[in-house]
Amino acid sequence: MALERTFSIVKPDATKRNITGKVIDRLESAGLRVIASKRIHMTKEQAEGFYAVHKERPFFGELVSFMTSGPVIVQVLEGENAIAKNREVMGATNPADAAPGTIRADFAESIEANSVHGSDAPETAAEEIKFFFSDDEIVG
Ligand code: RTP
Ligand code: MG
Repeated sequence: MALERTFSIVKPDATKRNITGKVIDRLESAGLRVIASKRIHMTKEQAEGFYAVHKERPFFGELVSFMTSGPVIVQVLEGENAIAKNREVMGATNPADAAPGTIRADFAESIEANSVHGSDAPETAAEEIKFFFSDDEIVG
């Protein structure tokens, strides 16, 4: 399979605990390469726009306030089958359901403060990458 790109966020619960290196090590160890990276503090408008697909969900307000509660690291990851591979390494949304050895099983604090985000499909990956990065910030 050809190289694929996906979009990743190390969430505020991980930056707060100073474990971003541990989280990113899991991604690199799975064969994913960081080809763009920056530390940002999302605005309310950015978080609402990024998670617009969830705006009718009961947890939307909480999710926006969590994602703006501290800095995050947004990244573009590249690798073979990167989208599925990243989701596999992340584990299930709820850490209680996440497979042993996954990032969320080992690091997440709760279903909301679950340490990482990863795109779920090629279309969303492309949109999410464009939401945070310009072409010249991505060095493949
Ligand atoms: P993500 O988008 O962050 O990679 O995670 P995901 O696909 O596994 O989960 P998704 O259903 O897209 O939900 C997005 C994020 O919303 C928070 N969430 N809170 N309180 C709740 O019931 C609840 N459910 C989801 C999590 O931070 C989840 O990652
Ligand atoms: Mg999702």
